[in-house]
Amino acid sequence: MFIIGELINGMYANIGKAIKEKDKSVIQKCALSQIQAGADALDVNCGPASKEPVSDIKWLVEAIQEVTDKPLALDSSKPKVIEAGLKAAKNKTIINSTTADPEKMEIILPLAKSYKAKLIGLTISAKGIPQNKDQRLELAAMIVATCMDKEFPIEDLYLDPIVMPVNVAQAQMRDILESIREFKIISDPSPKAIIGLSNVSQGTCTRSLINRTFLTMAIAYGLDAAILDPLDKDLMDAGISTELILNKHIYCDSYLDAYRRK
Ligand code: THG
Repeated sequence: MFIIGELINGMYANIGKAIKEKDKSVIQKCALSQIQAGADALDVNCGPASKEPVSDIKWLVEAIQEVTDKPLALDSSKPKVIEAGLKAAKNKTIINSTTADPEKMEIILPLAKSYKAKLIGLTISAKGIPQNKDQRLELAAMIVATCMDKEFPIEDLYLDPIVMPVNVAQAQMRDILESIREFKIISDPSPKAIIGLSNVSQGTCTRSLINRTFLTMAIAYGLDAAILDPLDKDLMDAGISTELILNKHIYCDSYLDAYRRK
C-alpha cells in the first residue's frame, strides 16, 4: 500500500496558522512525523482559507523539501496552484487531481506529462459527485480513454471513486468499494485505485474505528494507495495486517515491527 500522509492541509488549524505566519518548523515537523510513522509521500494542500495559494504552495513545497526527498501530492483544484507546486518541486510529484471534465484534463494532462508527475483522476464531472457505481465507472473510463489518447502512461494514473462520509451516504459505501475493484479491469495495463480515507468518517464520533474498518475493506477490494493520517497507529497496523492476510508480506511473529523497519 502506498501511503500518502494527509496532515499538511491548511484545513487543520495548526497548519493553516503556520502557512499564514510562514512558520516553516511546524510544516517540517509535520512532514517528518508522518514519514517516521510510515508515509511514502505527503499530500500538500494550502486549505480553503489560503488567499494566495500559488505562492503558499511554493512556500510549502520548498519548506518540506528542506527536510525530505519523499514524493509530494500537490492537492488543489486550481491548475495554476498545481503548476506552481510542480515548478518548485525537485523530487517526484503526484498531481492531486484532475476531474473527468475534458476542459480540465486538457490543462492537467500536458502538465503531468511535461513534469513526469503521477496523476490522480477523480470520478467527478461538471454534474458533480456520482451517486452510484455505474456513474463512477463511466467517468473512470472517460479519464482512462483521455489518458490513452494523450499518451499519458496508465500505470501512473490513480483513479479515486470519491469517498463520501458514511453518515450522509451510507447506501453508497458498497458502490465505492466495488468501483475500486472494477477500476482495475478498465484497461490493461491497469490504472491504480486510491481513496481519501478520512472523508468516510467525517462527522462521526468513532472516526478512527470507521477509518480502519473501511481501509481494511478497501484493501481487500484492491486499493493501491490511500491519503490518510499515518499518525493513527491502529489504522496503520490495520493496513499492514490486512496486507499480511492477503499474502502481500511474509509472516513472522513480530511482523508489525519488521514491516516498520523495512
Ligand atoms: N481524494 C483526493 N484528495 C483528497 C481527498 C480525497 N484530499 C483532501 C481530502 N480528500 C483528504 N484529506 C483529508 C484531510 C483531513 C480530513 C479529511 C480528509 C479531515 N479533517 C478534519 C475534519 O474535517 O473533521 C479536520 C480536523 C481539524 O480541523 O483539526 O477529516 O478524497 N484525491
